[in-house]
Amino acid sequence: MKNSELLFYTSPASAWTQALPIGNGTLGAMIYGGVKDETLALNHDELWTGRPKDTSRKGAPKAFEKARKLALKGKFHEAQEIIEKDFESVWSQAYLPLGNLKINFRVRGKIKDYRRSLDLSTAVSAVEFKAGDTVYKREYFASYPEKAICAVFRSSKASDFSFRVDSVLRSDSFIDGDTLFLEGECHGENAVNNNCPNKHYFDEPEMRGIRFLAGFRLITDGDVRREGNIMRVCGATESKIIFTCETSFNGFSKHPYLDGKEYAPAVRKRLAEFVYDDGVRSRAVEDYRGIYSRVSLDLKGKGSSLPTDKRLIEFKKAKNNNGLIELVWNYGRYLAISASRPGSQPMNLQGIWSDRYDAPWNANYTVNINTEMNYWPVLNTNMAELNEPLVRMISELAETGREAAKKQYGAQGWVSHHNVDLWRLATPVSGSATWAFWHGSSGWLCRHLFDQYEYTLDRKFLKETAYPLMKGAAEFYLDIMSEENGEMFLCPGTSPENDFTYEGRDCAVGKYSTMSMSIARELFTNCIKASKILRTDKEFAAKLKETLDKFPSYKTGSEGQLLEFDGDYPETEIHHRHVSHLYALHPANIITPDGTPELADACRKTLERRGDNGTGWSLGWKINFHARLNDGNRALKLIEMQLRPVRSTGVRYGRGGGTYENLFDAHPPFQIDGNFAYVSGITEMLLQSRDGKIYLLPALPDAWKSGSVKGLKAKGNVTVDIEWKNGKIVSYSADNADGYEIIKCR
Ligand code: FUC
Repeated sequence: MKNSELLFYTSPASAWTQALPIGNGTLGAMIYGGVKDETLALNHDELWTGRPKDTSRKGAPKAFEKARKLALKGKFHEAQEIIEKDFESVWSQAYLPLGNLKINFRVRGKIKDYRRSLDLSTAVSAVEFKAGDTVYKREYFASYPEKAICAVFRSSKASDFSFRVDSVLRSDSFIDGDTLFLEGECHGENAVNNNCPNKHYFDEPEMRGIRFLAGFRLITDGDVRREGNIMRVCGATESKIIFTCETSFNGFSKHPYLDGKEYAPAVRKRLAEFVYDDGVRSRAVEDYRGIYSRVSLDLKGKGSSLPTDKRLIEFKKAKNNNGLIELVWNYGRYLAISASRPGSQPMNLQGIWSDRYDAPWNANYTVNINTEMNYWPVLNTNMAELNEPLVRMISELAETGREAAKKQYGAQGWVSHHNVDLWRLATPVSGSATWAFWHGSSGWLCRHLFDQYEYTLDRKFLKETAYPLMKGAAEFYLDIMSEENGEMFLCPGTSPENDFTYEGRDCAVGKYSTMSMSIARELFTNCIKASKILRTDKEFAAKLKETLDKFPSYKTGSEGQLLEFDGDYPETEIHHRHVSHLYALHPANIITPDGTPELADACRKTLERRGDNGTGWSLGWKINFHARLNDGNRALKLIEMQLRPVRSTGVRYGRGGGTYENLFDAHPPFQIDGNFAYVSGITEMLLQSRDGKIYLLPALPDAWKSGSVKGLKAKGNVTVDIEWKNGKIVSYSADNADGYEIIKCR
């Protein structure tokens, strides 16, 4: 069996990172697959602490001005001190889990042939086993069209079970007719940070948070008994539980309590009207496959009859392990389709799946790489519509970001910093300037908008959505540029989340950072391109060009490496997980092996100095870097490192990245970005496109002798299929590629 579309296990999950995820963009569940005690850990992507508020810091523009003047004079430590003391604002809000559906099955007899699985070709998860002579089959799937998650239990003989729901949030569960409800409320303020551990919930209406109603409707051929908030079923051979949930979240700018959305009627109506006919499952599968089956990858993997956890452990030893590589690539696409759909929230640090109210880094949107990374594979694997939540978030962030530009800097345009939340936090959080003071995310996020245009050629989108947002982000950078000796740059500059040694101490703030300048360079260049395409804003484009011409050029250090800051300062942590100064190589296309070979070489040296090891997402980024440097063998080495089995779930910053038994990426802890960097990296090894050129197999490793990939997208809305044998392309097709130069790299 090839198994490049199937995860399966021979025992139930005993940890959350062994459970299997399903989702419809908004609702998520992690399925443990217990024989007698089954747990579905549930999420809804609008369950966050907090409410909209002004997070800006009084007097911040003055502090910024002071810090800027100090940094220009080389007084970096002093500049950093002012930023941390007088410029930063409050921490982000946190993503919260909904609760657990706990199902208790009465199962008698010896358990045989246990198997739980997730079929990526259908997005259906199953638990199957025999107990005595009774055959049990349980199925779980999420339905985007139905706005629900369905659990279907079948047994060859009549059997009994009960279910209830619990939650760490302030909530009540109760039964009404055939439906179990969970009604509750999120904290009005981040319960973990902001020093208010005992004041998670408030009585004052203006301080209250998001409320929700979740419902679990039972449809069964058995007898039903209600016992308090436990639903009991006897003598059933076929039962279904239909789960849905709505919240009072009424948009990022509206108070969720005072001005909240009506949520309960929708839940009650949806469940009351739900008819479980044959179409329910097939509609969900069809809808999912409509996106999933657009592309396929065949690396001639041998496949394996081993369960997925064992297969991961055996990976290094296996002779032909390409099957697992294909599986994890398909899995990443599966996760994106399950966690980001039109109308949903964008994927946070954990996508939509989180079981802790104190999730690592609040499971927020960390936008100094992580959120963007989540969306790297969306366009080239032909899933453009999954970008809708991200695009919507950027539009909303531009609103809060306009306030942040004004109130924090006294500047025009809009800006966001390194953390965003449901309320579109745009101001810098508090803490070390190393991470808190960084205003590159507004620019970085805008690359996704222009990419969306370049891939789809949707001119209306460029005109009405992308360009106005890009222009606003560019206006901010233009407005805060410093000029010195004929050069223009963004001062002070930090580089996520790295320090250098200055005057004998760790320092985060330089005159400028290479990354921030690359982001501004790319944004300005894209704005100029867009203004030409749209025949608009000639003067603004000229101003951008004039400024761009004064940007400092890229500099290399004593060992030929690309410098991360304005000077060749000693790195504090040479193996740091972020490689921010290589933004120009990936995700941007400013540095390329054919266009700027010397700088590409400097990037290579930088990667050597940094070393391969890192957190899961750091390994994933390095796959993409080596793909852009046309080094397939090195990229494959990083892929293999990313597939190292990991069990630990505590935060580890250095080495230790890998993959959990359920194939979630391990930072550690679980962080979903690595799954997507992996998909994007492999895709970049096979296909790249820029500046009117389409590169076929630019970074094919020797070990991928023969194979094929179908349905990938290149810029220009070109659909590409490639087949290769013995390392040489034997056929390819590129639909819709008039005007593009196709370069066969093999
Ligand atoms: C940044 C990274 C960490 C982690 C966190 C969510 O702080 O440096 O490794 O990914 O975001």
